Amino acid sequence: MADTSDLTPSRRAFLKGTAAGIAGAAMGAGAARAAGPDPLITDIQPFAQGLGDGVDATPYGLPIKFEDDVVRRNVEWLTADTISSINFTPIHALDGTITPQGCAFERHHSGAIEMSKGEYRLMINGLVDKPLVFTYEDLERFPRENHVYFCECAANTGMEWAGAQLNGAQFTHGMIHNMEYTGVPLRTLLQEAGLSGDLEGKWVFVEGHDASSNGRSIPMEKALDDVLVAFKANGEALRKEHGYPVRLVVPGWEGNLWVKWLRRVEVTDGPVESREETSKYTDTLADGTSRKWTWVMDAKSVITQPSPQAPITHGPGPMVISGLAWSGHGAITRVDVSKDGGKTWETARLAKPGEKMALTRFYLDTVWDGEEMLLQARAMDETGYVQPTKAQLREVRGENSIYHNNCIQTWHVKTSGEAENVEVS
Ligand SMILES: Nc1nc2c(c(=O)[nH]1)N[C@H]1C(S)=C(S)[C@@H](COP(=O)(O)O)O[C@H]1N2
Ligand SMILES: [Mo]
Repeated sequence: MADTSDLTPSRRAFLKGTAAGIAGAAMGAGAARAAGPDPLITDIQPFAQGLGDGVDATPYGLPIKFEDDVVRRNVEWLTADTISSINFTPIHALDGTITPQGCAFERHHSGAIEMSKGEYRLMINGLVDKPLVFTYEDLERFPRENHVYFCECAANTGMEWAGAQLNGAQFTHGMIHNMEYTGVPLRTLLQEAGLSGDLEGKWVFVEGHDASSNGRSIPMEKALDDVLVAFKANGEALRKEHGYPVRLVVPGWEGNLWVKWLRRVEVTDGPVESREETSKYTDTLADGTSRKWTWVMDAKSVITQPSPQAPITHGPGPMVISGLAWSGHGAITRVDVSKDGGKTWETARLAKPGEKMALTRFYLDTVWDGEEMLLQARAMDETGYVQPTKAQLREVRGENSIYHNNCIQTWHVKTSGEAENVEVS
């Protein structure tokens, strides 16, 4: 059996520290249980009566069985099949900001393809000095960077334009994930292929190895700025469903541009106007005309706990209201929370200062009086932009839109602690 004696002093110190910490924490104090007879304290439980699993039991770990509801889910009626479809991140059950790859939403236009690193090729062609083909190994030889970014599908919250639709933050706001990417700047690879002459008016057309190809045009300015050719997420290889072995990361811009299984980057003298940027991912306005490019995802937030899938399970008293905020224009600077449908607001605490184009976790450490709440969150970003109400957004966009809905979300929390997706006028 392992010698654990070396752990004892620090564990004691930890327990001591915790006791002091609780005594000093005014807010959480009322949430602690009064000491009383509790078999979970007085009796030695089965799990403490024998030895646990050895270190060789789980070469690659999955969540413990008690967490088996923290999974991606799809909405069957939303799409005709699962090949061109979406599933949603269980944001109601996660905390912090990093999305584990195993439950990060997927959006495929023609299914997730399987390709080995050995089979992988990336071509750069078009208006370059010398067209190049890179293997996976080639990519690993260029200087690489690490960045945390959110990827939000333009259709996230798209079902909510006409009224409250889907009952759960996972379904209304779960087409988003936030990972730490490792990759080579696209700029480096374009420079390797050689960009000469005037770059003004030049674009790149990016496409994937899958049948849909998901081709999109990106202006050269963005391509040379912060776009990454990424091969790792959260420290490990990309999962198949997120584009193994290589995907494009286009910080702050709509998810559709984040081409998975990246196959080709063509330098062009204008946008290609592919299917994905004409008949799809454009915004139909109230007068029936369509807005062509909406690349940047505007500031947005959502309360993840409590929410329809994460009701309040305790009585009145201390509680933590928590959620996520993000902006494609930069860092989140402030999030306000309303309990009365937007009449009054309290400023939430950001778990960390907002990071550019990455999810920010916010908390409102508060006391629930046991009464109904109309919970809302409102995000602000470093440009001074304030997340709009649904009414404000409809004034500009009408009700014909699908994509780019970043309006304030309302959860109706009842006295039972249950929450429901509602719309307030
Ligand atoms: N090659 C390829 N890239 C793709 C897609 C696709 O179907 N094929 N879907 C796009 C869309 S619409 C989105 S929102 C993101 C989703 O990335 P994810 O599946 O990692 O969540 O990938 C984009 N990149
Ligand atoms: Mo998307």
